[in-house]
Amino acid sequence: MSKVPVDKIRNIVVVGHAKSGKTTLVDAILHLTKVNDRLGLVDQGNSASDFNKDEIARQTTIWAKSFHCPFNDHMIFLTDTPGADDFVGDVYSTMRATDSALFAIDAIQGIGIGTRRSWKHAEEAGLTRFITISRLDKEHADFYECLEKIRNVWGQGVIPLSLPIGSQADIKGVYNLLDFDSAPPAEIADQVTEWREALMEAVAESDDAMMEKYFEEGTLTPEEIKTGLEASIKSGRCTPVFATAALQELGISEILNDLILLSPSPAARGGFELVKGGRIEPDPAAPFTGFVYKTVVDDFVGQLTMIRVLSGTIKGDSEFYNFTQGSKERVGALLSPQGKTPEKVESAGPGEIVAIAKLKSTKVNDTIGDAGQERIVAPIVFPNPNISFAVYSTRQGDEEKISTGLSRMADEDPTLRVARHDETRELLISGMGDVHIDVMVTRLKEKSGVEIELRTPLVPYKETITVSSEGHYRHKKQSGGHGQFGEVYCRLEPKPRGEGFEFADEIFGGSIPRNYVPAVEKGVMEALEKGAVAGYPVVDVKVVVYDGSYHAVDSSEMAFKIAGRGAFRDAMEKAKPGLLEPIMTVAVTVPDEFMGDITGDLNSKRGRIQGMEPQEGLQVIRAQVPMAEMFRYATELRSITGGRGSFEMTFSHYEEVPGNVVQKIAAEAKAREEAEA
Ligand SMILES: Nc1nc2c(ncn2[C@@H]2O[C@H](COP(=O)(O)OP(=O)(O)OP(=O)(O)O)[C@@H](O)[C@H]2O)c(=O)[nH]1
Ligand SMILES: [Mg+2]
Repeated sequence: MSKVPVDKIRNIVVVGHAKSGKTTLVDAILHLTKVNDRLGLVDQGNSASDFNKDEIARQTTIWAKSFHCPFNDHMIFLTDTPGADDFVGDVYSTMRATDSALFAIDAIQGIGIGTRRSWKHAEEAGLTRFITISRLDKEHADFYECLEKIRNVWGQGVIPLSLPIGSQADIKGVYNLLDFDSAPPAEIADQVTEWREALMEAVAESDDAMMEKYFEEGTLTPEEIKTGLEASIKSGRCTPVFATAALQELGISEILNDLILLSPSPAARGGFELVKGGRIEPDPAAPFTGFVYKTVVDDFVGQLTMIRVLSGTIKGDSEFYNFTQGSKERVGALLSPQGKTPEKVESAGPGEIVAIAKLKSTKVNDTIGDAGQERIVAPIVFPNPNISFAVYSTRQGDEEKISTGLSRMADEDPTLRVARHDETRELLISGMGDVHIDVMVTRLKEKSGVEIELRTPLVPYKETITVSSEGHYRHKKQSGGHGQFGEVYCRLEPKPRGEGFEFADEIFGGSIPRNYVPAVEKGVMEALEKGAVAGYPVVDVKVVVYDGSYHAVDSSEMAFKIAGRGAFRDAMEKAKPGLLEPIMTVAVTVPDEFMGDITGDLNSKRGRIQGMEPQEGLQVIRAQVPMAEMFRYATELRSITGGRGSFEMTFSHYEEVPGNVVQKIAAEAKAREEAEA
């Protein structure tokens, strides 16, 4: 690959809702640009992008793949991303490595919730946005109907640059509205006139002088349109729409020509902000700086670290500093991404994506570069996982392998979290959906031959008291020589929610000598670990030790610890103890028609609806719902909405469990304890 100057590079990510035709579009581009000598087909399992075993089996993209495609003396870095919510992590990471986002919107399905999420994220990531209305050769596909829907959501700045010639099964090609040299086919002459006018109006809005000229003369020159369009796109006022039927390879060269014309090169996109202030500019002659946005572990290339070059030039067989980790690493071969067959290159400059094999300490979100001043750009903030399972090994001896295997996977996939829960002691795996978890766990099973069972996690309930009470315990034992003696009186007082535990010493007149008080506290702390209702930790309680007695010879720390524990237990039983459960704050985003189903379902989950608000044509329902009811929500929401809803969830607070539910939880806890004994 000969070196392409930075102004001739385009770095584009293809995104959009599940099944909107992204991979087929990428396959068509790879064929047109001769990266692939034939058209890869998702449905036949020979797509150049969906090449991993799991992807072929599920006919869907699971991991982002990047390619470099030469086109008209330019180099287009093109990345295909997964559409399923379960794998949205790769959309977040790739958006950090690219300059423009091409949104595939299925002509029949319309925008889709996955597209809306990525749309917002692309804006935040500073990407220039383009749209293609895809799968136009399908029955019922209507370019203009879909265009109208999109304009209703994102406004009149959404403007077509290519129009289909014919429709559905009879689609013959597309006409590029920026191609002023060739006359449009007669059958779409009216639409061409109408949309060229809309285009001129939209472009004129970008500039006062242009607006004046357009009003006076009623037209703009092709050059004016192109320049004005570039400015309006860059500012986000205009978003171009292309017509494609990628499976028929129609509309592909038109997209590429216009993208080269209108999408920013890394130079035009400009620099990246540094955390400590200042910017880093895409200058090939500056010291090398790169950002690690992803690690790849796939069936073909093994482990690769993916880097976007921010400035300067990285060379193969060299060394770099990891500014984030404060370490130094060696680069062996430098690879330019090309699906399952990355190509060795000598160097890579600003705006390029490059891959390095077998790095030791460098991880996602690290900034790396030539020695010298430390340069760090902000890390990518990944979405929080929304589904968790408890991982159990079904074969003795697998535990260690499972937890290290999963932890390694979590290092590579920032949307996968693996941790042992402090209280329930379960190993929890959390991810973006049940398919995400299933894919990762299946991989581990195949790789390490372990046996794994996934269960619904235990809820980390807690216990507390509801009224003040008093308790007493006298520990006395006379066994052979030395006896044991300690006596403790204590009072419990409820504390406000979230304030935890407090210990107070109100002992008068030395009824318990000072040096035994820490032992009493220790005993109380032990008792706190297992409450009276169902054996969960006790919180939000003040324990006041106010009296007791001791024996000059038989008292000991051990005796007072036992007495402290006993006095607390005695008091707790009298303090009307109750169970607390974690409550989650939930925001569910769905189209209007699902509002009733969603609120009904949340009510049946003991949820409290807190409000609803429209947001870009969708409804956001906010609620507080017990964690115990939310473990399967990602899956349930998908089945209620047919994949048209999304949700976010964060822990809010602990709250008392209603009486009827307490019985059930206590019985379950008891059954579990008996089973383990
Ligand atoms: N008729 C027709 N079918 C298409 C076209 N593009 C894609 N498809 C089909 O639509 C389905 C989904 O296409 P993909 O390219 O896998 O869509 P995707 O957006 O990559 O899907 P995910 O990776 O699962 O999000 C496949 O069955 C494709 O064959 C098209 O232009 N015409
Ligand atoms: Mg795909």
